[in-house]
Amino acid sequence: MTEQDCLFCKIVAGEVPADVIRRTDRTLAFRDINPQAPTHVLVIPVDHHPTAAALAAQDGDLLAEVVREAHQVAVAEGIEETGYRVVFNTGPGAGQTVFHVHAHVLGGRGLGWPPG
Ligand code: IU
Repeated sequence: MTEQDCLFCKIVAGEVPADVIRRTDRTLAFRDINPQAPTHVLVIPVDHHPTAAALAAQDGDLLAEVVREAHQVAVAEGIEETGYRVVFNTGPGAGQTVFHVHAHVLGGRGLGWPPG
């Protein structure tokens, strides 16, 4: 299930380049092109779902797989022990710019709270 003009669907299709670090049958993990921390990786479902809430409603198992993959990224990047953040920006007011759900996995530096 792809959506025309979706940047992340194009990354899945190999039409837009990305530094892919992990993939499963249903997910892809690649480095963010504008990293906000030493580790900044995006984990997406291969199929197009606009937001985490939409994915939760459609396929909760796939949302769980995205979160499991986020954890595997943290392990592979060596940030699991020090701590890392998994963020689903949801809606324009929260900074979502790409409406294909993605988990930001951030770590490798101290992360302040509350977030900006
Ligand atoms: P957001 O939560 O929708 O704002 O996150 C979208 C992210 O996609 C953002 O951090 C961008 O830097 C990132 N990104 C990317 O990794 N590759 C691209 O080709 C483009 C954006 I355009």
